[in-house]
Amino acid sequence: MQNGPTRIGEEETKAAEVFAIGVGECGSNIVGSYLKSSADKKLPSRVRGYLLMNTDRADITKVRSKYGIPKEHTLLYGASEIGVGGRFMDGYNAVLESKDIIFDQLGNLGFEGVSGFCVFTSLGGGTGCGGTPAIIELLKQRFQEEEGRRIFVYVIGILPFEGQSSEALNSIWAVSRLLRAQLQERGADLTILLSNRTMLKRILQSRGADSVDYLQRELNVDIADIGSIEKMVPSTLDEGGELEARTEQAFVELVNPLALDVVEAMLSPGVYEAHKDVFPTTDLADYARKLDPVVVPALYKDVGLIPDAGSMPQQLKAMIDYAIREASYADVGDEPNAESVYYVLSGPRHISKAEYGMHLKEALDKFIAPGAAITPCYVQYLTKDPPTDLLLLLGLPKIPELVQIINEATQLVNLHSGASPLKQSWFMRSKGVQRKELVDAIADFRELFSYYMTPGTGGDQQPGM
Ligand SMILES: Nc1nc2c(ncn2[C@@H]2O[C@H](COP(=O)(O)OP(=O)(O)OP(=O)(O)O)[C@@H](O)[C@H]2O)c(=O)[nH]1
Ligand SMILES: [Mg+2]
Repeated sequence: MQNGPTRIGEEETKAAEVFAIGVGECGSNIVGSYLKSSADKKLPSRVRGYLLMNTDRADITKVRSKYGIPKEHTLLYGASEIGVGGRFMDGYNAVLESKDIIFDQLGNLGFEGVSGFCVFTSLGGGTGCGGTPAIIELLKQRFQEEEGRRIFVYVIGILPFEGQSSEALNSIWAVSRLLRAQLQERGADLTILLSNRTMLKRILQSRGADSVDYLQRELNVDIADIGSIEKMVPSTLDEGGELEARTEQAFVELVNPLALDVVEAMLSPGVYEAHKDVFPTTDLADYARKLDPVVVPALYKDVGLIPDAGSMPQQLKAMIDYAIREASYADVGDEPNAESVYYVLSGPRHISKAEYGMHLKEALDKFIAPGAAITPCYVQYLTKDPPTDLLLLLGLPKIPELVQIINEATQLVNLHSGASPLKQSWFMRSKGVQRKELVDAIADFRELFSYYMTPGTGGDQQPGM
């Protein structure tokens, strides 16, 4: 937990602008779709500029034409031009080797003087997974160590779909790396985890028929009902455990809008709008000051709260329950035991009001660890009939699906372990690191997130030492 000043000065508030960076295919797609979906093809006013970077020439070209991105907002770097194929250490090194061209381009796009960066990436690939910790190290070096100016860096990291064991391993490495670097003040201030497997589940549940039609069309299969897609998800994995490319593409298109919603909701309190009041004044940097370093968001849009229709405390409690259990972006189960919480309640004046804080606190109680800090933010719209939305950011929650990810990664590590150097060479060949580094990363994860692992449930398989 970081404890910063509770009130930030006017100067600082004014200067609080961020720069968005999309690394690799997923990161670029998310920023790209954001630009495309926003009404005026622009990022919110607090976002000063953006850069989409990749080691894959074809992907850069694709992202440019798909989202209409001007060339100067994209950067091809690294030696390969065809991506790094999941070998994240190559992604890491490519950034360090291209430091000068990256900084040149960021400079041209006006990154000097911003107070923070949002880095968008998948955690399972190679370019983004390896490149993200490297970029953050460079940014922190440049601003904090050389200029003596504190900046905050947020990572919006996408966890893989189910059954992508090689990606599970990359994800664990990346998050552990970001957290460890933080100990030297060179890591992400906040890593926001969005999970493809959970987003897919949410979409299939909530958008029912539309999603079925869409997948049916895209995949050219006859899908009778939602249940059959949910069953189909594991069966689209071949024996190597990799998702078929076409299916994955269809899933990705389906979940990206959900990812955008949460980014928008997080930025929203800091964006100026007429007819809107925010209190306490909230800026992006506040999330990092008040929350633990790994965060899972939950977003409940269009909440139907009706003060005249029965007990408000009960309605608010139902809202919190629903948000955490059914609307989180990585499945946090029934007992996330979060160590910090930030909530943003936005809506009409008679609903989004501090008087409800007490009830919200009560409702959150069973989802947080004893003593966990709760930070409220209320956004009131003075327009006619604005929707009520609740954004919850859960700091360091227990995440059952990480157990699955840890198990997938552990199995993979064990598969390639053995006395023979030929077997162990797999790690260097496919990831660019020694086996030990991955075993250590898995151990970090077990320590942070293993709450749900009890001996004998399969959650206790350790990588053989
Ligand atoms: N939500 C979402 N996930 C994506 C998207 N594109 C790829 N992914 C996921 O990201 C992971 C693959 O990472 P990529 O971003 O393609 O990899 P990369 O960073 O380009 O790295 P290399 O291709 O290995 O050089 C898989 O888990 C995909 O399912 C996207 O647009 N949205
Ligand atoms: Mg790629």
